[in-house]
Amino acid sequence: MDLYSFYASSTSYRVRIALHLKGLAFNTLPVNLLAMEQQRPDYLARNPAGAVPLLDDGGVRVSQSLAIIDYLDAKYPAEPRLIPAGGIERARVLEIAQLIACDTQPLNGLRVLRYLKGDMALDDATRQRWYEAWIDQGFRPLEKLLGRTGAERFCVGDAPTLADCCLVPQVLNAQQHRCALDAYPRVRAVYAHCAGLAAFQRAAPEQQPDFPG
Ligand SMILES: N[C@@H](CCC(=O)N[C@@H](CS)C(=O)NCC(=O)O)C(=O)O
Repeated sequence: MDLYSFYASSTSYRVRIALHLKGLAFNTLPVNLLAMEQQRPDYLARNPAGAVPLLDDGGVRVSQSLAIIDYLDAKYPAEPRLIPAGGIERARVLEIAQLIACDTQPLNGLRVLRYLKGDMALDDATRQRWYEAWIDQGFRPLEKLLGRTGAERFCVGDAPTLADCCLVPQVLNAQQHRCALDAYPRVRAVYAHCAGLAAFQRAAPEQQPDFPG
């Protein structure tokens, strides 16, 4: 299995966590987003969206981090299940994952930040306000959802799921953008617990072959 990935990409990080949690071997094929390798014709032929992550499973190509993790979970259903098969737990995992993946990350993605800086000519301070505003609008409801599930170590239940695969990279990203996270104690607690686990550590940016060091 090949994973097209960029060390600093939070969406690639989600999939790397999932692969390690499931104990699946994979090759990392780095795509340098800063060098715009995602727009090269050969890469666009593989993923027309011009983004990472992209999974190539013996010629079967799947893009979109949530779809990739769902594909892996369905193909390798042995524990740990990252998306519960049914019941309210499934709904809770998906609502947290989608709050991060659909309502938070896309507003602060690389291409958006690049557009704000280039086409919109916004200065550093204004772009920082933008970034912090969307983190706050995502993390405030996230904190409430984690209160509903009673989360202290994992977002839902007592094992890692898709929701944790989304939460950890988003918190790291927010920290790297110097966001204050004091208002979100449950978010920080889940992050602290999960980030200490081997699968999450192996998936971390600094462990990737393209990490610049
Ligand atoms: N919804 C997609 C988002 C993927 C995405 O935004 N990837 C970013 C890196 S985190 C990317 O490749 N951006 C390319 C660019 O900005 O040109 C997913 O979950 O996989």
